[in-house]
Amino acid sequence: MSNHPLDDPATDPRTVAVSAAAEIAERTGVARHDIALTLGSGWGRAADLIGETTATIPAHEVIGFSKPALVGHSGTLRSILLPSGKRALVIGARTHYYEGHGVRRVVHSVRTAAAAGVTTMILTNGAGGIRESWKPGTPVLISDHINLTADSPLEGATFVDLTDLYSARLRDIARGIDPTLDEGVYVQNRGPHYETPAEVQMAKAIGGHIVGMSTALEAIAAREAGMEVLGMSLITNLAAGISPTPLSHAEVLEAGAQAEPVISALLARIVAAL
Ligand code: 8IG
Repeated sequence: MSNHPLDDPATDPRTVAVSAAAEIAERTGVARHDIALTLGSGWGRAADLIGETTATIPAHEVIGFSKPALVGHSGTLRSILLPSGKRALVIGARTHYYEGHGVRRVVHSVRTAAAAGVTTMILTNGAGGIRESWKPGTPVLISDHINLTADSPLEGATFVDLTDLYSARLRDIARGIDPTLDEGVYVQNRGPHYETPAEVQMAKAIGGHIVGMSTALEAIAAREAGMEVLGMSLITNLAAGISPTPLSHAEVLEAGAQAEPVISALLARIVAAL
């Protein structure tokens, strides 16, 4: 028997998020946050660049959050004071769908951000690129997604419009900071295996440009909660079969580490422009 608060079907996950937001407000001393950032592989250093960290909380101490499953993913929630006076909540503790704990835990951080007052949700990830011109280390704006998890964070007859899920306004702001930023359609697969070359060709054929294991389910929950979403992928590897060399997690970490200072600085400039 699980005693995780999100595992009881009779509990509305948003009430758990409201409790989590109250804990964050109490522990950070910040009643409301304006912007939240989920920092995926390669993006972690942005937290140090966007402003002054005023509080750091181990995420698993907050109701509904799980222990980080992956080395290299810092399991903390940080409250950051931006130069503008806005407050950012940095989520360094993503729960992935492939962990198998259900979609409620995957999107709990997003719902918590919404309950904390956040109106702008920035979702970042490391991912595989389908376009050959995207060398490892290239940041790409997410323009739309294809959710291949066959799951949804929405429960019951909740019909949410996903037109312009990835805000054109926020993408324009990002391109104002770096006009060379490309954009593409993100395909969320379940993972944790990478795709076969045939699956990458399928993703390409149906309109995908980026393959990954996160973000789409979180973006849906963000839209349900009424937030504006900015999505960015760091291409850490060419997707399987696009490059002749096989994928390795070590290669992915290496590409992320190389690109991290550059893309973190870019993200910090984008946040400052919001
Ligand atoms: I980093 O090539 C990273 N994450 N699905 N495919 C999928 N996820 C990824 C990949 C990739 N690279």
